[in-house]
Amino acid sequence: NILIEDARTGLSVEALKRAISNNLFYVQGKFPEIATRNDYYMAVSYAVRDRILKRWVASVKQYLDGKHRVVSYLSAEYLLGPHLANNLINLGIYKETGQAVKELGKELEWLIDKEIEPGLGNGGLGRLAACYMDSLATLEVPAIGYGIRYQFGIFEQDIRDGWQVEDTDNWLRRGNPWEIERRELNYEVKFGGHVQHYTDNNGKFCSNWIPDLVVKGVAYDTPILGYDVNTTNTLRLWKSEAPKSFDFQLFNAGGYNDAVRQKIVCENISKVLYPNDEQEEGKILRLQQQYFFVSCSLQDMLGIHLRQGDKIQDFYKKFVVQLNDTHPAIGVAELMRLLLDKYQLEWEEAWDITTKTFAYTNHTLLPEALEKWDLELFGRVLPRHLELIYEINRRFMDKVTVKFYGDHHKIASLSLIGEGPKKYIKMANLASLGSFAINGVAALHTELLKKTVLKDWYELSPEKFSNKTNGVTPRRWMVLSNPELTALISDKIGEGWIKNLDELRGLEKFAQDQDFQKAWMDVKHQQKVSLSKKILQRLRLRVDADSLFDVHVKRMHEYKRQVLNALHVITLYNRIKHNPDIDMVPRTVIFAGKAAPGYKMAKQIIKLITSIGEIVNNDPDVRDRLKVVFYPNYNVTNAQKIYPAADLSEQISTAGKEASGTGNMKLSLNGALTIGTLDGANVEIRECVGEENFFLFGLNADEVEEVRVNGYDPYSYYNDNPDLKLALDQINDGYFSHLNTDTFKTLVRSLMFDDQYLVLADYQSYIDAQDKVAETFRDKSKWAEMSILNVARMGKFSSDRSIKDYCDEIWKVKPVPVKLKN
Ligand code: 26R
Repeated sequence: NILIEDARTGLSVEALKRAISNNLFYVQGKFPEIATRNDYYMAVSYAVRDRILKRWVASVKQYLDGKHRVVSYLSAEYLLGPHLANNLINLGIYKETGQAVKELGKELEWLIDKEIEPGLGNGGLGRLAACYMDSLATLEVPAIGYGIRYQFGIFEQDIRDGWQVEDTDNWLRRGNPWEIERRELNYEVKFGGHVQHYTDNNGKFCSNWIPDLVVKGVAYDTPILGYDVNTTNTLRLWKSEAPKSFDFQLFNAGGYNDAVRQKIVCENISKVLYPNDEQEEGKILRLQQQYFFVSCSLQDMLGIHLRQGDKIQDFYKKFVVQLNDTHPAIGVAELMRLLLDKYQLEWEEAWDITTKTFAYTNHTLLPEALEKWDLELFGRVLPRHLELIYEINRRFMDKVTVKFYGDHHKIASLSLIGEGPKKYIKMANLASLGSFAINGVAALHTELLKKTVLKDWYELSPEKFSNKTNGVTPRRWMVLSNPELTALISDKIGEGWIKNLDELRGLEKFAQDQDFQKAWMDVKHQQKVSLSKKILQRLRLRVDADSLFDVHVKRMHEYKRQVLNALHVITLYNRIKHNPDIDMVPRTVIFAGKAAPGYKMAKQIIKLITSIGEIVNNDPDVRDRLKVVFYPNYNVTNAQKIYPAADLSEQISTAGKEASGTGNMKLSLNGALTIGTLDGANVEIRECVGEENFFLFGLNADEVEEVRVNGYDPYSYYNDNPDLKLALDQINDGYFSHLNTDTFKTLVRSLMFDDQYLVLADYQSYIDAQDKVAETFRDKSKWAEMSILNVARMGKFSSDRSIKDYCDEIWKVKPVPVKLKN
């Protein structure tokens, strides 16, 4: 049947086997005896890609033929995770491919583990973009994701002597079978220089931007396959290059070195992802990156629109452009520039189109994460855009001054330009003014946005605001990463939940079923054994798979309060030291997460955790009751191994600081119970799973505010709480650092004297909640019931639900099923 089933499209084991062998020979130029593991990985991946291509081409054709509205997602980050296994699942050929590979004498899992993941993001925001791309395709919504093809993604983390050290992430070193380089699809992007103004023959004012640097953006396309549908959308990432390899005029004039330097300057723009999250830096290169990908993307969209023969005025009907935080907010000024300078529209018309095109998602309330560009620097990089922003602001201020006459505070706050010793551009204001919709990423977050950072914008245009609570894709975060639990669930309630997560509700009626509880906890145990093996391999540390796996994995940040967890670990340790025979629930406390390379305090927190681990894990008194693990290089690949093994999910940020969180959703979906504050999406998770199935502690957002207003006095908590005092004294006195009192000096000082995140204020409440966790864990049946109920009630947190809400309420787009012709 291989004759009638094309070797490039057939989904049978035979066809796949034939395709893999062919690729090994014709693509890799190898035969089995000398083929490497990577050769096999490539051969399988190309076989899968061939099968995707048929669907991809059909999708693009369909979108171009009919006049469908397309969602354009603009994001500086996409944290995709490995492709191969995900594509096998979404194509529905995981089993068949496994069999084909087996018949060729290899193991599919062994090839899947070979893939280097594209780590083109920092954390939550980048991973959210990846989940949304999956859901858009699965819901059959025409969409294109635009971003940057960083040559180096998020750094690799290694731990040496307990400290984080960074290594570059050369993710492309073995090639990338998932992208198609489209050299013919490229755009020029200008930088620097100056703007000339003149009046043309018709008396129209014109502007001519003479840059001092021109960069070329080349498109690299990656297919994003929906689950169990034909829809295959495109992720289009831009790579920066020099327009020509070198300039002969310069060369002849002896400027060869200048020409080479110019080439390097151009290639630098898409070279590396900035590894900072939540700490804005104001670096020129970052502004260049943002403008580079946004300009390429808008030129691309305009080109697609005009090639279909549509009027430029109808651009906003063809594309709706979602801004993933303010990183692409320069798009507002860039679309204005293109419409005015390139397509010669009048200001009012251009502004009308622009403000019907963009929608803005805010992902953070932290003031230090709000993007501001020094006005002088901005003008040097984007002189034309500076003029445009001044003009946008002038017209806006004219209206605002009338509306809020005399309220100087409000007028200054709404201005796109901040005053001070140095003027600066406020990107959140540009995004808010230039968008028809503004949303937060969890109910609490949206409420706080309206009351704090975007208060004046809310009062000005309340109709723009809405909430879109984040979600995660159950394909990657269950079907792919937890096949055992997937099978158990599907066995009970069928497979419908994979595309309609609300169907998990069907598990509720089995929550107290003894046999089901046992099967449930058996799967969890199996996952804990697997993770224990990884921990043993990676860290030479033996952990007990029967202990409570207490998991705290996310970027390292003071507001996420890994320190609070560390204080609990010390407290448990001290209980053992004080009473060596104490009967306590054995725990394995697992941390993972990267610290921004320049974030000293976050790095010190990693050192604190590894130092506590060194003492606790080697103390014979502790025996098997407590282990501390810092699992290095947290990324999507490692997350997929950690979540399924978690019993307890740590979501303990200071209330009001975590916009949403998405790890909280993935962990709960995998059957972990949450210990958490009323922060971000925790609030909604608790509402859904029921307060009796959630370990709540700590101050709420209002109380946090109140403590701050009344003056937070950490020292009093220290003085009044002997357990807390002992733990802090130990850290301070070098108990965990070979009596070196310098190691944690700044950390302890911060906790005791000026901690913004109120760690000590929440300490006792956290300890009490942890004691309740342990008590509950002793009752295996109760724990199983709570775990099942958590999963059964997670339907809301599918990214399919989030995307449906965006489609219905912001984008106004409808599914377009893709038909395959044979
Ligand atoms: C300005 C620059 C340094 C920068 C700031 C912030 C770069 C990157 C970030 C990352 C932020 C925006 C981020 O990832 N935020 C997270 O977004 C998730 C998805 O909405 C939320 O779940 C999470 O709470 C939030 O911290």
